[in-house]
Amino acid sequence: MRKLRIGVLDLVSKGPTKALWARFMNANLASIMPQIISVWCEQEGHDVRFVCYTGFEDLMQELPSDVDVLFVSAFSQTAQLSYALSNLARKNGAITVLGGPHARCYPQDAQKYFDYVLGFTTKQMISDLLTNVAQHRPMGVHLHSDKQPESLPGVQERWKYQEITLQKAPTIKIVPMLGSLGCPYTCSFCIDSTVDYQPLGFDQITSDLKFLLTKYKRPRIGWHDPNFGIRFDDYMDAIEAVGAGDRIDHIAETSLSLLGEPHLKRLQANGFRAILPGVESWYDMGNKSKSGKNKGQDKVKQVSEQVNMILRYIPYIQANFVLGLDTDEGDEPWELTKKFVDAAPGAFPGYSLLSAFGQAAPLNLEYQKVGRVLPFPHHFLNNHHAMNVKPKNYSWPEMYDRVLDLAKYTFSWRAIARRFMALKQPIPRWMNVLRAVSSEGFGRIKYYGKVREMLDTDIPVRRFFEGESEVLPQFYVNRIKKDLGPFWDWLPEGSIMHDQNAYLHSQAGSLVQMGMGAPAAAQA
Ligand code: B12
Ligand code: SF4
Repeated sequence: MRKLRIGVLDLVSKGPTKALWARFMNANLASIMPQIISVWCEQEGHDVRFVCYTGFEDLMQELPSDVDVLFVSAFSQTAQLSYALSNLARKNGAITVLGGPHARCYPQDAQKYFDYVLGFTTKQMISDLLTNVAQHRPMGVHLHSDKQPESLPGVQERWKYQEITLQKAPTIKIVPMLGSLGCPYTCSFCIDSTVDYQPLGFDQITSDLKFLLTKYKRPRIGWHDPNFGIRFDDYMDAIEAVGAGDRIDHIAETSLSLLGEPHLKRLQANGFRAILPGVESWYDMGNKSKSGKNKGQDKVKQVSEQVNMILRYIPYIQANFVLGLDTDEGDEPWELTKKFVDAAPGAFPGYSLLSAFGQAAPLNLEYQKVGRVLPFPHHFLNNHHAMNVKPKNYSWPEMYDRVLDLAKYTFSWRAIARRFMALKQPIPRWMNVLRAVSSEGFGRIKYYGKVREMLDTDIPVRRFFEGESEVLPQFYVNRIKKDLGPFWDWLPEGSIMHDQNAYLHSQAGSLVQMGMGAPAAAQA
């Protein structure tokens, strides 16, 4: 087979940035899969150039202009950037391939701008693709395996790509690791609710951690498992087999249901420093938070007691909530969240606006059927910059009034001070202050305030939110233009907007299958 020149781009940033938080953190938000694609391409005998784009590189310089194939990994918030880059690379003669969350959620839209769009990806698929690589225009090919791969290369194999990525992180360096795929729970809003839980090798965890101890005095691991610790004892055994005590720091997203006191003792002994459990709602998702039938006020009490108990073992906790779920009605859910902020002052609340990411989750089909999904450009779909599902029980002004009120309450100086006092260790304490006063706290108050104001004063904005117009208001056009910087000029025509009901339409059989594996809809 011909030796190909291959470029692999991991898009962490939406465009050029100078933000301080991005400088410190973006390299720590890199994805694992682009590094794995690089390993697989190299194992096939090709030349690989890997770039993790954190917003500080000059991509026009770093993007290899002479590649035969360019792989791009994108979240939906970097979709527009990815479309512009694909356009540019195609003009330079490359064949382009998109993978990552955006490809999984919006394959039909991405097919218009890439030669290949990949869902679940295996090594064999990459090998076949590279053997027969060809242009597919105007519509790209959608390829996806029926299920997630059974194994993936570990940190040692992908180290050379991981290392150059972390060289971009000035102080805190977090190595991403993965011990499992899928999830046994079935939260209908989640991309993994229909993906079987599957552990990857526990031996690999042990050997990767041992390897990292040869690279860093005190490695920091960020677990990318959708729900870390389902096979809790196996995980802990694998970590304890390293024999490092608490010389390795760990951060993981997990469920409250896994965070009972015996588990916490073991997590503490093994160096777990930050935990991000999902509370999601005071009326739903009882399985996940182990609150069972407890709802409303009772759930607040139970969850805040548990969170306070967790903080005795783990220095940092972020409790995640989804705002605007259909079970929310009236003032009560918002007041309950404020009560939680008071009752568990040490927790950092992570708020996400209800978002339907294309064909990610079963619930999205229901929203599309009843016309509740709005065509906000992908660029804004990051759980904060747009809520693309019309709330069931609130008008838009009511929704944003409440979001704004909750954000102001959570990031008031009083709450910031209480959060500071509730924690003991300096890094977690100051981390919370930094998050509150930066784009995440104060920045969002400003942004939500602007949206709320426009709902009253800007008629095109209001009509867009109400679904009466699909013409994108100038405010959003200007923001994309500003964020993309020099890449704005490379955006393909028509690529800002998308069919927000493509998932529903694909179910009606309008999608022509060109790839291997199961029909696209079966992936959802
Ligand atoms: C771990 C995780 C994180 C971690 C790590 C992020 C990262 N860089 O990977 C952290 C906490 C940093 C994070 C942050 C965010 N996340 Co997140 N995260 C996840 C989570 C839980 C797991 C993803 C994962 O790594 N799975 C393991 C991999 C191996 O499996 P996979 O993703 O299915 O990948 C398969 C295929 O898609 C394909 N593939 C994947 N990548 C690539 C790349 C190429 C080139 C190719 C060819 C193939 C390919 O191959 C894999 C094997 O089959 C998912 C939810 C979920 N359960 O999937 C959300 C998820 C991906 N996150 C999401 C979001 C919105 C975010 C944030 C924007 C939230 C925010 N506002 O801050 C940020 C963005 C961060 C960034 N880098 O830009 C959304 C993305 C939706 C979308 N369409 O964009 C998801 C789906 C959750 C959701 N809301 O439904 N996240
Ligand atoms: S527990 Fe978390 S990862 Fe699992 S289905 Fe629910 S939201 Fe998704």
